[in-house]
Amino acid sequence: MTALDARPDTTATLRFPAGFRWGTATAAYQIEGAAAEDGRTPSIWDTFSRIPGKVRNGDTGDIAADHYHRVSEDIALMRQLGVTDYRFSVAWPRVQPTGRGPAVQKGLDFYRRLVDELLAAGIRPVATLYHWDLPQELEDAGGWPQRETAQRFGEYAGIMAGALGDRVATWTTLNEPWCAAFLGYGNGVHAPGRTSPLASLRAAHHFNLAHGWAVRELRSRLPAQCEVSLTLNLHAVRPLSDSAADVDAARRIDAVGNRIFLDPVFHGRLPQDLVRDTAPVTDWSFVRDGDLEAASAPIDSLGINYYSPTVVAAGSSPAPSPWAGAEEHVRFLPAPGPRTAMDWPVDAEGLYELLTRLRDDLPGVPLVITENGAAYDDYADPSGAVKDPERVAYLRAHLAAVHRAIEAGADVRGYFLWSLLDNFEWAYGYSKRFGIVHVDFATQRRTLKDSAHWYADVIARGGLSS
Ligand code: GCO
Repeated sequence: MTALDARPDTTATLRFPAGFRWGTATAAYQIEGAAAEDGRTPSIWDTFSRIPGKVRNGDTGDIAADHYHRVSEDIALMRQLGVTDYRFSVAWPRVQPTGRGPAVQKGLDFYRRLVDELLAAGIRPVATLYHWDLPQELEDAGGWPQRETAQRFGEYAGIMAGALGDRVATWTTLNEPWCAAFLGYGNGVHAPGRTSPLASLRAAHHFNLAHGWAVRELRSRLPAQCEVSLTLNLHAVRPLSDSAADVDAARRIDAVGNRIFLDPVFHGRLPQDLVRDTAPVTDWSFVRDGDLEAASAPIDSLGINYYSPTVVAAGSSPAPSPWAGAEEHVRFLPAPGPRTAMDWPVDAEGLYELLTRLRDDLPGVPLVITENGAAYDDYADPSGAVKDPERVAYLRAHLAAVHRAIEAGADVRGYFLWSLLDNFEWAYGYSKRFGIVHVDFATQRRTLKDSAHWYADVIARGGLSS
């Protein structure tokens, strides 16, 4: 019984469409732990997090939220919240320790058990094949700047389709290839920590290729009703003014941040302005005949991860940067508004802008918010409660923006709250809490935050109350 159960009013003033999916999202390296258990080998994040200075407090994903040993407990939490879907990721090194060759059954068994328990709880499994944890052995062989890594990814996708194809409802090939390519190989703040504009552009192309080859493998093995998707963290870019110079700065970031994936995947072409912008870095000769056709294999929906907008103006920014040379022409400005614990502005209008842009740019492509949420410095008070009114306000504002975009014709099918649990926030380690469930990492005790109770009420109502 929660305080909300007593609430007489169960109507929603902002009701979402019937069948709208209400989910939560996580990722393997951020929650699983058991980093060396049952045959799992190091990923590039196991390696990177051990390099002094790369991750705050020297945190690693060795234990994380110990989800590997707490699947039933965590699914029971999701069931209590009433979520309809759960977005998780598969740790590639748990399934294919060297990134090639036969799968490890214990690794597959973990995901089979996870999916079966989700189905038994009436929760729809949404599996992401790649959420940044490349087997270290493939990085040692060149990593994502190397074309062969895309081939390995297609093989891995085939293994996973064979193992779970009869049970997983939606398959997302990649999570945020922009982060993996440009933070991993551009400015080096993410694993594997390389700083080469050329490597980041090669990686971006090979992610598009890997996505396309994985779609082909999935389609050849999956039942027809399965959905295949891709998740992008599209940048809601705003020029500081409507001057030609500021507008061109925004165009540059839109090209290297958004259309570098949208154009190959949905149109089978490279953005020509990007090719011109990056001429000082590359001639794109690593793109071979047939690559863009492969990358544009049809998919059933586009996942969008949104947190805050990006404001740019003409100018320059320091290198190394994640912008493959665009930083020589663009400066980034803090968007106005209250900030989260990540110092990201709270600006739900950016989500509305993004969704209505995609409504126009990608007509007929269903959209799913695969991540949205906020970090705040949450703590359990003496009564044990975790009150997080700022997160509730953030979530309410962004769900209202999704509702407004749907009213404006955007075909949004679902919302996955990031995240179910407090978890390993990459270079910030455990210092940033995104969960609606508080995790005491010393004891692994889970505590529903007020935002979890609030989200359960939204799901029960099918929308937002007044
Ligand atoms: C991302 C990743 C998540 C992050 C979350 C908060 O979007 O960067 O998918 O793993 O933890 O977005 O930064």
